[in-house]
Amino acid sequence: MDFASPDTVTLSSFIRDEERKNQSATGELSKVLSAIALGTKVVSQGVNRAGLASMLGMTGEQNVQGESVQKLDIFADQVFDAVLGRSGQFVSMVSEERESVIEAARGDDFSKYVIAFDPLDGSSNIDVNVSIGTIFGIYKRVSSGSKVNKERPKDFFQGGRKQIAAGYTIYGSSTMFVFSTGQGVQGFTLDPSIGEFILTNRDMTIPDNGTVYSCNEANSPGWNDQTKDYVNKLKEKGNCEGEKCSHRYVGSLVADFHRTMLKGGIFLYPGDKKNTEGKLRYLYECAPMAFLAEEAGGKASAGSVDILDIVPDNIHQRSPLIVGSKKMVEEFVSLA
Ligand code: P6P
Repeated sequence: MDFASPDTVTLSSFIRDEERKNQSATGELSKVLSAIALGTKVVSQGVNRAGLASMLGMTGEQNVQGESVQKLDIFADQVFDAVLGRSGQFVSMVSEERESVIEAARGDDFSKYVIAFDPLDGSSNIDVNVSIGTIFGIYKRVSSGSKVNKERPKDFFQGGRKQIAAGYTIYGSSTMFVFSTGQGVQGFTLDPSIGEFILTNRDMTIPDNGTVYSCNEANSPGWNDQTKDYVNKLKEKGNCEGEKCSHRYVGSLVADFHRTMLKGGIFLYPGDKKNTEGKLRYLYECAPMAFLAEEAGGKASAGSVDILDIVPDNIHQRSPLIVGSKKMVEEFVSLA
């Protein structure tokens, strides 16, 4: 990469150019994106050194989800709590690792935004060196006054369509930061030699069709008829739109979603008899991915209703997630 080339766009120059285009820009969202980028660099270092710094393995505790907590989960939660808190832009935050709303640091209680984040999604894959990631969704606050009502944090109950920004970072063969502020989806790759994010995927779009379906087939006995019929149709036809279909499932949402963003296809984590609302969380997994998918020309459904049209009433609420190539998700919805 020729760093001096005018074709080399860094995250900071991209943010500056976007601000110049948007006369009403106040620079606050830029501070948020810069804070997330910093947190990503720190977590990336931690993930890459985990094996050396004995950060692998479980803490022996369980998180609010009742899931075993890996040491890196806690590390990532602490990093993003710190960098997001220090950005001074959030009146409150929701983390997958915390039971209740995290209130802003003193003096930030009149900040404009709230953020829901999963600090390290896919952590069960950490010990086996599979790509994992961070996911976030940002909303403008609708509450007033300086204190957030922890019981009824209505700022988080606006529905995914009210997100003003969303994104994910993926700690894989390279570290990437993929986000949208409603102007398309941009993908930046970290150059660790200089510690800078470089724009490598401008205006990402999901192909209308794909040849990959991604789901945990072990859950199929409990699937509803809509999911069974859709997956069986793909397998019986032996093709996705005339091409051979493949099944790919990493078991790490960020990895499965990132592949779907780049190659097309459909990712399905539906409800089943045991978990009628599925496993994934609305605020910091489903809604951010749905925002990105729609910005990239794809679609995201809970089965019959668009993910972004769901209005949650619990900060850890679950939702089914069927997301990816528009035509494939529309086919799934047509079977409802
Ligand atoms: P299963 C990881 O634990 C996660 O939350 C997502 O990243 C992933 O898509 C899903 O769970 C995998 O769940 O039940 O297939 O192992």
